[in-house]
Amino acid sequence: MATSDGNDHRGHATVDTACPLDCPDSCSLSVTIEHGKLTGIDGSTRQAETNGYICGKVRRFDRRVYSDDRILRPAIRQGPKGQSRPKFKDVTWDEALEQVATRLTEVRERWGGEAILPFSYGGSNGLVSQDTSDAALFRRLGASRLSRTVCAAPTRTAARTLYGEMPSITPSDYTHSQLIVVWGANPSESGIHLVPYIREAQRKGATLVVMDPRQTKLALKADIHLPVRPGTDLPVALALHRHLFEHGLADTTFLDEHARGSERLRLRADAWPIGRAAEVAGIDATALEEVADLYARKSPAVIRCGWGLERNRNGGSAALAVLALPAVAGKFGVRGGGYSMSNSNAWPIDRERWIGAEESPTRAVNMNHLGRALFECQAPPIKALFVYNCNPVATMPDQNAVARGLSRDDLFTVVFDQVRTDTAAYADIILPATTFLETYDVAKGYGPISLQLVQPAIDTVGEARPNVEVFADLAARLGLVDTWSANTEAEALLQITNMMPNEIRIPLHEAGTATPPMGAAPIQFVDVQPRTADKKIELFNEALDDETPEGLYVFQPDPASDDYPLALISPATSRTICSTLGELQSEPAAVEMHVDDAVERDLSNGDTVRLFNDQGEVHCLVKVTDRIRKGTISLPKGLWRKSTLNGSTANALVPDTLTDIGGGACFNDARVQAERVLAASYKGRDVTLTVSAATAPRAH
Ligand SMILES: Nc1nc2c(c(=O)[nH]1)N[C@H]1C(S)=C(S)[C@@H](COP(=O)(O)OP(=O)(O)OC[C@H]3O[C@@H](n4cnc5c(=O)[nH]c(N)nc54)[C@H](O)[C@@H]3O)O[C@H]1N2
Ligand SMILES: Nc1nc2c(c(=O)[nH]1)N[C@H]1C(S)=C(S)[C@@H](COP(=O)(O)OP(=O)(O)OC[C@H]3O[C@@H](n4cnc5c(=O)[nH]c(N)nc54)[C@H](O)[C@@H]3O)O[C@H]1N2
Ligand code: SF4
Ligand SMILES: [Mo]
Repeated sequence: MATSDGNDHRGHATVDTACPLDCPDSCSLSVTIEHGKLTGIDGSTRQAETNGYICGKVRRFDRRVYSDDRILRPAIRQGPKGQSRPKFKDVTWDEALEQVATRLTEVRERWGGEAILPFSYGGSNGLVSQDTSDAALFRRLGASRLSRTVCAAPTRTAARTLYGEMPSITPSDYTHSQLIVVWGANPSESGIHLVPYIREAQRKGATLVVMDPRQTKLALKADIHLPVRPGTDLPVALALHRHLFEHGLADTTFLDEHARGSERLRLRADAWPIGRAAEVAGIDATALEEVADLYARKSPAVIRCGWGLERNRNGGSAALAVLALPAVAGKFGVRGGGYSMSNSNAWPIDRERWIGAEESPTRAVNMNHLGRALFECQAPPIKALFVYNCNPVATMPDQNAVARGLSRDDLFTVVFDQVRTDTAAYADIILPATTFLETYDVAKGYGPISLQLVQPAIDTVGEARPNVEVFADLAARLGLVDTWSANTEAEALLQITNMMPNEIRIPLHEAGTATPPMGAAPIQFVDVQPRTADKKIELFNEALDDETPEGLYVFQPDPASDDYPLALISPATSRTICSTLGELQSEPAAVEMHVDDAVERDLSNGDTVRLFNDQGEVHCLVKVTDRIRKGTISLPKGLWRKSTLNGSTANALVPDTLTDIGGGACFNDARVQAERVLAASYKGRDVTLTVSAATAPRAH
């Protein structure tokens, strides 16, 4: 175990490491251990932008490490799938892996490799714990491929199309901005280190605009908050473009030199005068016009494009239109001007090199269609599912379909996780995984441009093993020994970093952190340029336009109906990272609802409500508020089933329709009705709820 100040006589040690969770910030950490146990997790200053402090979630990450929900050893299911208290029998690693290898071999021999579906997303999100020995194994097996589209697929497609994923403005550079537009992002909860930089800019005179259906903490501090109806960012952004073009405020010199397709974009934007866009978005037209004027006038101006705007049927075009604004308005070329999206692609690193096995053109399954795929995939059907770094029962759309699919008796499911997640309840075999405090990894930030070494602070808990080790072991058992030469996380770390350029590898090993060649705080169009083939901004990609059913920049109307008039959104909260740490929530969840919507339904604070649509229902408490727009309600993302009164979460109401581009999830296209139910005691899953007489359901 590497320690920064060694072990003293009390068995006290401090370890420098980093947080690799799926959060933009990638904090550097200082972890304290006494007698082999975690006693403190705090920030350190190794990563300058996160400034020595961390969020409350990770400060208490020891509660996950030592929780009763922790999986301590491999186990095999005994009772039926999907029980709230499933029965498992502990087995040895050897027995468990032998059985997994046997079952995968049987499935492959009888049905072909594509009958195996590996199912993973971020997990601990580090470079070592994903797309290493796992990818090599599943590629060699000829398994179905997974399209990892649950998050960022539309925004990423937009950023790639426009700018070839040019690196973004980093948080600390916001202090140079005169105008900051936070669009569909909620950094107060989901990337906290940006907030002090925004506040500093405001103290220096910057104007802050927030686009969000909720009045977030940051929106409270904004000069202008536009509470857009979910899914209407496209018309709002197009109205800004139209205003720029129409009033001669577009930077035509910049566009002529650096962009293609501005005329096509202008024509599509023409359909959206400010008044029309404001009406569709349900916002004040004068305020929108003021934003248009401010954006044209003020420089440096930065747009922080979040992920809240992508999670609907218009998400891809919305992200395109928002990210195209700094090009049309000529905002690049100065510190604090341009945009921020994800910085995960800022490094000259090629994962393909270290996976070492060719990707074969097997069937690709969109992860947002998990439930459907488990029933509809044919030739071959999916017969084995290997879940790791992911908790699909909690996080994928159409929760009931996912649960039905996972209940199939003829499906062999492995769940490899740290804790007994909702998904683990459906496993035939569960395998215990290490947390980032027990193993090596490389953490890559997607806010700050940061790459850091993650190293073990404590010994593994129970018999937990890291991903590399388990997939390498399985490969050996399956006779695929040549796939990946590293058998442990430490060897894998060396194997990977050895393939990095020296300027990154050496400081990463010696100082635990590295800076890319362009520097840690690049100015867009000075230090970094678009990475498109001809280095131009592609404002209108004809091929993408052809592929998109309605065409690029074409608005698709709200899916609400008379039966289901409320837009349910499910944004990030400060309590969990996706569903990670959701096990620690002991309070029943509450849906936030505007006071007018509550009054209409005879609901008051603390009442029990039934949210429903044709797909499912969620029983939870109500929190009445005026900090969300009327017609929109909000339940936290990442809840575990035990957090609601009927064991269903927001995803039970989320359709598995896909975004216009990128095949992303439409989490915020859930349209529902809400009605009061007589309160039942919160504990058992089996509570029967009675619909109150006042709001008995209408016939439909
Ligand atoms: N604490 C915490 N931090 C996290 C995460 C977490 O779960 N918890 N998750 C991490 C991950 S995986 C991601 S992808 C990021 C996500 O980080 P964010 O981009 O901040 O994403 P969300 O919380 O989904 O949504 C942001 C805001 O968008 C608003 N919103 C919803 N629909 C719309 C819309 O149609 N238009 C507009 N303009 N706004 C809308 C929501 O009200 C919310 O305030 O955060 C990361 N950081
Ligand atoms: N309703 C709704 N649902 C959403 C969203 C939303 O906005 N609304 N947002 C979506 C977003 S942005 C995202 S990114 C997805 C994320 O969805 P998921 O990818 O399911 O993310 P988590 O819920 O964090 O689950 C990650 C799991 O990996 C496990 N894990 C962590 N490290 C390791 C490891 O090293 N090895 C192994 N084997 N396991 C590990 C963790 O314990 C955890 O159970 O959720 C999406 N779901
Ligand atoms: S979750 Fe984000 S804010 Fe919290 S410690 Fe990790 S990187 Fe920092
Ligand atoms: Mo995400």
